[in-house]
Formats: sequence, structure tokens, C-alpha cells
Amino acid sequence: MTCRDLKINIERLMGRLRELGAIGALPGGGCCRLALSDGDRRGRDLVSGWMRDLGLEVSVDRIGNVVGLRPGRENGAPVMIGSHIDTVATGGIYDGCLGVLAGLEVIETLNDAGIVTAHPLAVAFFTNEEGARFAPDMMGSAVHQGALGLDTALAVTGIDGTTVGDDLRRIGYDGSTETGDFRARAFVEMHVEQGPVLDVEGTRIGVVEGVQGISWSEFTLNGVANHAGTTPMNMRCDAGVVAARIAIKARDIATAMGGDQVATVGVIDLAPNLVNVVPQRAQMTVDLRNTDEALLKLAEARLFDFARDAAASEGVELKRRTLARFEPVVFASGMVDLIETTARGQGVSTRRMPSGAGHDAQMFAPNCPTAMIFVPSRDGISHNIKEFTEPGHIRAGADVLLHVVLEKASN
Ligand code: HGY
Ligand code: MN
Ligand code: MN
Repeated sequence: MTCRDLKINIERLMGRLRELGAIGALPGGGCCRLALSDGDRRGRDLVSGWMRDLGLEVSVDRIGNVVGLRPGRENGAPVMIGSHIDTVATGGIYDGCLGVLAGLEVIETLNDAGIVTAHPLAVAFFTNEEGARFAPDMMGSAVHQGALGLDTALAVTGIDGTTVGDDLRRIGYDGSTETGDFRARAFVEMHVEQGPVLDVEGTRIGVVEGVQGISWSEFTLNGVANHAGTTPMNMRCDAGVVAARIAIKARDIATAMGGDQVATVGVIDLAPNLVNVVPQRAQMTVDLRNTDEALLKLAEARLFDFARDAAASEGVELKRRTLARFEPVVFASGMVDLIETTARGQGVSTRRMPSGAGHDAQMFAPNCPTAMIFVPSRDGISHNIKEFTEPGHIRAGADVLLHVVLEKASN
């Protein structure tokens, strides 16, 4: 058998996906393994165990990234396959996990075939890609690639009051490998699209050209708690109303701008959160994204100006904190072309597209040839326990990953 005929073993890959998906399993499907939780620890233990079973040299760095290295015939920087295994609270079993486990499947396929590549290979999972518990997202890969300071990340306090550093120690993944200046020879990430494009079009492989810009803000609004029945409307400083106005405005800005602009208010917490008390305090998040940095800045300016005026007119104090801010990223054309020609060479349909979601790959893009392979999400659903991708699509994507990696690691 020549290298060109090599194929991954889909049953083995699906078996690992389901076994990992059973950790933190939710009733009705999907799973919850929020970053640095006990579920995340159990998932980490399982996957790093698989890395060792496959003969990889496993290291854990100081932000908890786990890298399995497979030596090549030559020394030097590895071709890296990576993604994440932490999930949101209503996660599917594919988001992130597919990219890591497809990487392990590539390794096992090469082991079975007795193939040693010229350049070393590595498979990695990065800490806290989701950013749902500790902002920003892509935290581990950002530290790994020097885009975020280690101490800054370790000091982040999460939504339940613990710090990244404390929880890394608590789950035993405060590794010792220094991090921040690692350079790969190339980086490839396979991921479910998490949107509807491939599924609607019936296309099997998304050739990802880049990742859109991300802007996460937290607004804290302080008004005056008061009696719901006795307080005249013109005497209220209602933090809840201002939060509601900001949420509607975020939607209106995205609708008015059209194009790739999206806006999401995922969190609104009121205090004291009681039926007969005018809200004293509101804390909310706004997620704005666009493929165009200038338009993303415009959306931010419109929203922040509105929030300031809405708070002032209600006599409510407004504070805004940036939780995450990443400019759009463009992937190396040579890598994008390689994914496209490899997929077409295997007879599968492709289309070029941006990524609406953030990914670890975007942290590697400034430092080495990087690109992503998307496979379809049924009905475009993700961050939802109904997330699903056909095994046939997973096989197609993993075979493309295998041959892209072979190509990059052979010369
Ligand atoms: O938010 C994102 O785009 C990713 O899921 N972290
Ligand atoms: Mn993901
Ligand atoms: Mn995600």
C-alpha cells in the first residue's frame, strides 16, 4: 500500500468521539465539560492516556495545554494538529473534540502503516478554548503562541469566582513546560462548521480561509433598588431596563448593518432579581463579530455610544469591560490551496469560506502556515446538545487531514 492509499479508520474515530462524549454527558445528548472543571479533568485524563497509548511523548505546559509529540526521521518543528476538548454548558460531542481525536486517528493510521514522517508530528488540545467560564476564549492557544501573557491568563477570575491558576492546580494540569514561544512547522485544525452553509449546500468539506473578528464586552449597570409599586416611573434608576435596551440595540445594529455582522447577548443577570424590586444592578455580555475589522469597530462604537446614553438618561452608572477582542485572521494561501486540492483529489466537494466561530488555529496563523478543514453541522446547529455530524462527513474530513499532514510532514 502506498501513502496515497492510506485511509483513516472511521469506526475507531467514532468510538473515541463517543467515549469522550460520555464524560459530562447531558440527558438527551451532548455534554458539559466547562474548562478546568472536574469533567474537563476527566476528559483530559482520557485523551492524554490515548496519546500515551499511541506512543506519543506527552507534555503539559504551564497553562495546561497538552501536546503529544511523534518524532520524525529528522529533528525540528513538528507539523501540529490541534483543537480543544473543553465544551460550553450545552455542548455537542464534536465541537473541538473532533479535531483532537481526528489527530489521534491520523497518528494511529500512520502507526498501523509503519510510516515515520520526515518531520515530527504533534497532536494537542489547548486549555479553555471556549472562554465560557474564563474569558477570553482561545486562552490556552493564545498563551501557547505568545498572544496572551501566561500570568495574565492564570490570574483571570471566572464566572464562578475561581481563578484559572487555582483551578489548573486543583485539576492537576498546572504543567511545567514553559510556553509562549513554541513554533510549529505548520498547524491544521479539523472542526465542525457550527453553521448551516455546508449542510444547506450539500458540500462535504469547508476550506476555511480565515476567522472573523470577535469582540466580547461585559456591561455592569448600577441603578437604585426601589419598590415596584410605589416608585413613580420618572423617579426610577432601573438597571434592568437599560440592560434590555442595550440588548435590543445590539440586535438592531446587526440587523441594520447586515452582511457578516452578528450580535449576541448571552448573559443578563439582574440583582436582586425579585418580582417586586426595581433592579439595582444588571450584568450582561455582548458578543459582536464581523469578518471586516473596520465594520466590527463601527458596530462597537454604535453600541458603546448607545449604552452610555441609555445609562445616562436613566441615571444608571455604566461600566464596560472587554472580555475578548481578536481581529479577523487570514490563513496562509498555500495551506488553504493544499486543503482544497487534497480534498478534490479525494473526490469530495469543497467550498471556500470564513469561520464564524473562533478557533485555536487563529492563534497559530501569524506564526506558521495554518488552515482549517470544516465538515458539515446538521441544520447548522452547535453549542447545543443536538449538534451532529454524519460519520461519512467525518471520514471525508479526517482523510483530508491525514493527507494534508502527510504532505506537510514529508518535505
Ligand atoms: O466563541 C467561539 O467562537 C468559540 O466557540 N470559542
Ligand atoms: Mn470549537
Ligand atoms: Mn465552541
